[in-house]
Amino acid sequence: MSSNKYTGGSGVQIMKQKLVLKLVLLGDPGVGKTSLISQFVHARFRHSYQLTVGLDISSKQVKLKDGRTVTLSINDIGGQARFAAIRHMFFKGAHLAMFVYDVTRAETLENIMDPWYKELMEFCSQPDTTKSAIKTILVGNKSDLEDYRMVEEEEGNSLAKRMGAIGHISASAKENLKVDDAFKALAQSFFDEVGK
Ligand SMILES: Nc1nc2c(ncn2[C@@H]2O[C@H](COP(=O)(O)OP(=O)(O)OP(=O)(O)O)[C@@H](O)[C@H]2O)c(=O)[nH]1
Ligand SMILES: [Mg+2]
Repeated sequence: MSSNKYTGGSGVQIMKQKLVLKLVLLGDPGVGKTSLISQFVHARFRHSYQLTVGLDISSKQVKLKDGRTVTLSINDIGGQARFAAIRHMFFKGAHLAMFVYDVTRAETLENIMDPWYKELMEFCSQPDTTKSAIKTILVGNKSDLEDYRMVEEEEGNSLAKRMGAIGHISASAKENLKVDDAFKALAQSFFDEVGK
């Protein structure tokens, strides 16, 4: 979060507040992190897989319940193993984390706790950051592929509880199901406790 102070032409000091929250998306390659962001930010979906190289950043404004607007700085972190050595650098200063798995691949849910959650929490327990301040949500993507579902809703719910996440949402970037809900609920959760 940052606030800019500037002086207007009349010499009157005007306070301009801009709320910016850093969000990181984490999860195995191909679970649909980039697709969720693309649907949320640009209302677009592409069928072909193009792996994220390192990091992509985009931003989008979200309206909170009280009418305030917050800008999400969305950090899309490539899930491929080849980026493992550098990705912790992108965690710095994160306020929010979205953990994504693919409901058609059970191993992508298993990997949420270790390595993804573990990696973020190890980094966040370093002295310059506050572990408890990060709000997290668990998203099971590709819910449109119901016939191929390998993870029961209840498994996601129980993992979300163990992680201390604000919730677990089944979403589809392809069909635009619950995508906005997931991003907005996470942004809102930050203010429900600290922003009042
Ligand atoms: N059916 C279906 N396919 C999806 C959905 N979301 C993503 N996909 C497909 O899954 C593949 C991988 O999606 P990406 O968004 O690139 O995955 P990613 O998590 O960003 O992968 P990395 O960048 O390698 O970490 C692509 O072929 C997408 O079209 C969805 O909701 N439903
Ligand atoms: Mg990607």
